[in-house]
Amino acid sequence: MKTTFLYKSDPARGRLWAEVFRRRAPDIDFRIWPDIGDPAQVRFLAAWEPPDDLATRFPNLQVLFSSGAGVDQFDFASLPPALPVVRMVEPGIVRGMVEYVTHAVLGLHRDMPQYRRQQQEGLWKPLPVRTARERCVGVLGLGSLGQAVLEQLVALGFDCAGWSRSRHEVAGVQCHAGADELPAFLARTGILVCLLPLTDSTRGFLDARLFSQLPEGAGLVHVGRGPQLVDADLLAALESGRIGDAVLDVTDPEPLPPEHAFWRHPRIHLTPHIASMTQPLSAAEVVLDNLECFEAGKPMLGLVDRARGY
Ligand code: NDP
Ligand code: OXD
Repeated sequence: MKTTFLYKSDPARGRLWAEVFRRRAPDIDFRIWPDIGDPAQVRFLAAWEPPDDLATRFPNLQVLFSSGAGVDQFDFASLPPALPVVRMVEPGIVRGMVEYVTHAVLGLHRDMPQYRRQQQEGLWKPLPVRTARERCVGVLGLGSLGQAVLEQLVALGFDCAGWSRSRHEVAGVQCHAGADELPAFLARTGILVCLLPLTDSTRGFLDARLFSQLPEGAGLVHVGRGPQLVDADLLAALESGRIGDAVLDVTDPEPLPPEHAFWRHPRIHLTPHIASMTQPLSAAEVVLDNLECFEAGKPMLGLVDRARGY
């Protein structure tokens, strides 16, 4: 029986995946939703949002690939319990995140939001210049994105720290692990970057208690997921001066309703969830590498631990 790889996400990007599959794996029948062909032939599905009836519709499905880095959009309970789920780890999405976070951190470090406000007031007022070495940047999440971002920030000379669930070693970075080491990590962090996945343990994580442990005037770059941030607590932290400026690429919901306070807040800088995106050509190559691993019984890159939720 022929194998179908079904792609259910943006069709224009899917056509670029198809080119790579045609060249590298001509025996695989690559199809773009809703052109599913024979459902019994579908062994692999790449989706942002899989169909609700996935288990009954594709009885021979063997791997579910997320078309993005996050998997919080999946309802794990509705998926067949033994179905492997793989998140996107590919050079294009990593590069995009490195660019976005580096831009945001440099902007906060060099007081760009403040200069924009001063310009609006017609105010010519130089602020003290600090070198990167004098600024501590702390990254929440030391996964494929957090580590790549830190590598760039270390190269720029920032004093870098990271925090994750389990212990990691990252060159040039002071790594902290677990709840016990969170206070020390926060106390030294002048610019906080959130690159945590959304799970039951990270929902509402960026709250008043966490902000209160940061130094006065800290910057926030939030590129994880909107529900990790308690909006009212951020507004209060901005009001009190605990947070100086916040760069938010993710919100809850997306987009925010027109009346939401974030839209017009002078110290909140919004982008519409564009920090990074899966790049179709490099993503298809990585997925094909993973299919080879799967067929050979080897571990796949980005395999999700369903019990942990990431
Ligand atoms: P990974 O799964 O590779 O890394 C996640 C990291 O978070 C790991 O270091 C993990 O710790 C840590 N972590 C998870 N839960 C906890 C916890 N409860 N306490 C402490 N640490 C925790 O993910 P990626 O780096 O690939 O991606 C991170 C997130 O970035 C995605 O899930 C997505 O939400 C977001 N994203 C946003 C984009 C945007 O455009 N805004 C684009 C792409 C991704 P450990 O290493 O110990 O397991
Ligand atoms: C992702 C995203 O998870 O774009 O890939 O947020």
